Amino acid sequence: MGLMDGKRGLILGVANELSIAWGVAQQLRAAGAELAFTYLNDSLEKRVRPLAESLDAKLILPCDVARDEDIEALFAELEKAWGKIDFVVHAVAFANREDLKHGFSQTSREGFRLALDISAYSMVAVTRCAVPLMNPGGSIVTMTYLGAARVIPDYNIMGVAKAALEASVRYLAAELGGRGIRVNAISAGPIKTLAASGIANFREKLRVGEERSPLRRSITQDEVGKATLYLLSDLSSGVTGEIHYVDGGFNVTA
Ligand code: NAD
Ligand code: 0WE
Repeated sequence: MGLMDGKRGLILGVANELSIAWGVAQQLRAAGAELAFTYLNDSLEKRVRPLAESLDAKLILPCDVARDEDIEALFAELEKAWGKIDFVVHAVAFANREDLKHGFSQTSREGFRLALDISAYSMVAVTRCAVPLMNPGGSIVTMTYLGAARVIPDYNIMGVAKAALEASVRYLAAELGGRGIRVNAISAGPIKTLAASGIANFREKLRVGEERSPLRRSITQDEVGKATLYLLSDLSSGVTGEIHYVDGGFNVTA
């Protein structure tokens, strides 16, 4: 007897076993959900396919969220195989590496466009394609970070992209609430993942996060997975359009 028995959904954003999306996938599967996965490119397919198969996934499909045709083809495949779906997890972000260290005003027009396209617009495009397939009671969750709401050193253009993502969650929730579809974000504290390993001095950022967290420690992929399970399940049937902090939101001050 699982919270997600009989439910089917899609997970975007697994790159390897450290990915937040992988922590989410394991929790959803343990609760009885049937999962479909996407991978960005051929080299990531080699990592994602065995992980997905270990959770009994049959649908393991390519999707570069920068390409509308990839997103459309993905949902066409889901419709063919399943007809309807119950949930989507969006755990995708990207900015140019240099844009996450130089002064924010140095951000180029193209760097700004890229970060907002991959990290924020993709949530809108994925949601639009998911909605026609979603059962009433459907739920969509994306991953954000505190740098949307406050200035976090070096987060830079990603903070602006996450602010757009969080506002998009509120507008999508308001539009889709009448159809019984909920949309929420989880704002996770710093976790050492592939994306994080591309950040200069990430160890230091983790340490500061631990100091400022009410729990006085980093959170885990597993803990993000459990919070996502709640938001995708009927336990949160009255909850939509919200940013849910998993780490206490840096609320401890000196
Ligand atoms: P990760 O590197 O494991 O995951 C990022 C994923 O984005 C990868 O699977 C990558 O393939 C995918 N991606 C990048 N560009 C893409 C594209 N064009 N099309 C499709 N997929 C693309 O790192 P993660 O830390 O698990 O990141 C997942 C999400 O969690 C991101 O939205 C990130 O901003 C967010 N987040 C991370 C942390 C952290 O400290 N690690 C904290 C809060 C929020
Ligand atoms: O959202 C993120 C990071 C997302 C990310 C990471 C990379 C590294 C490799 C986006 N684009 C890229 N591009 C690359 O080339 N996080 C929430 C993790 C993160 O990043 C930070 C953080 C935290 C936490 C950057 C500065 C300060 C804190």
